[in-house]
Amino acid sequence: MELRRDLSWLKKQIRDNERIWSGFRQIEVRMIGAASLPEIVALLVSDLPKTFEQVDCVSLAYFDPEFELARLLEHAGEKSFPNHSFISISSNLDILRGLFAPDVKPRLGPCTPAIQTLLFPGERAQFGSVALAPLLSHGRLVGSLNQASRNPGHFNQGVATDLLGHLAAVAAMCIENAVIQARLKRDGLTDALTGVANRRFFERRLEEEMQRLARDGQALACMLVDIDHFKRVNDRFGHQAGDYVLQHVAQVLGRDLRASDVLARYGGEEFILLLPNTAHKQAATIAERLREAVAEQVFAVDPKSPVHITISLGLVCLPASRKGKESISGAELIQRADAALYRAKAAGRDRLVIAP
Ligand code: GH3
Ligand code: MG
Ligand code: MG
Repeated sequence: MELRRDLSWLKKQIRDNERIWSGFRQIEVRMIGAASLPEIVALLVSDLPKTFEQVDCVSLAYFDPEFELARLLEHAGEKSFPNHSFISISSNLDILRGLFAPDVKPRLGPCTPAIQTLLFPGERAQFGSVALAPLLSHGRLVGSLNQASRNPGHFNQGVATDLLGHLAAVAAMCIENAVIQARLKRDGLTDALTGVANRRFFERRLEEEMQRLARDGQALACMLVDIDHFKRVNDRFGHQAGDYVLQHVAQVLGRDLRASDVLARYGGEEFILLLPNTAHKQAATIAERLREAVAEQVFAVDPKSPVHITISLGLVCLPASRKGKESISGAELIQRADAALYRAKAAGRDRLVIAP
């Protein structure tokens, strides 16, 4: 009897976890594909309650001393979430730290009046239980993702906290990246012709990613892209046509990027892509897809003779878990990609070469 009860309880747990996992996963995938901070916040704040019946309210608290994120959200135009769903923690992070003390892990339990006031301001309903997940940046607590349910028994410690931790990790990464993208625009780190990031920005991000690599040991892929025989486009159709081709190629290269990826114009007709957390095989597939996508384009620079162009790519991949292996600098990484690109050119262009 006892055993049977245990078993059916276990089965229910498994079913619940599967449901949560699949709901979280859908939101994670969409966050990774989101283009801006308002989109990411909307996914969390509006879509979590839509996905889970018992979740009645979601908010996001974030360390935002200069109200930078608040401003980005304000200027977003039409919004699909209420203003008070985003809480800028402006002065003291201790409030946030207090929520997660002693260890920074998801917290499930009753909704105290203090939590309700701090994390769900403007909500009239009294919530029964909450799930709070810490958001980390470079290992430091910077915010929290907060779910509330009217049902006091809905969130209780031990249920799917690892799944929630995963969702929070993806959310934190996507938020950070969206903020970086927004800053880049603001600070003149974009290339005027193509609108993608410029080399200065790329070099900054590369340094950050190299540090992350040394610390977390996640995979990293970097590819250099060079337009084949671009000089001919200029010579035949003029400089303006060349400019148009460059803009168009930048667009194609940037079309399917994730929030964590970086695309930059590296030089004249050369682009560079940095794909964090991307394994060798996946990076090669992406590179091949980009090569094909550019080759398929018809560039309408001249009505009489449509222009087709191709690109050559040099790819270098650093595998995951490189902890303890030889360290490599950002400059070396680019050098390896450049050597691979050189080989792609020498082998006849319109191809991908992967650095050994
Ligand atoms: P390869 O296949 O070996 O890469 O040949 P390529 O002709 O592409 O390479 P090369 O380095 O000989 O020429 C690059 C050309 O790109 C020369 C330069 O005038 C042109 N270019 C660089 N920046 C710009 C730009 O902003 N606009 C235009 N229209 N052309 C540019
Ligand atoms: Mg070149
Ligand atoms: Mg070229």
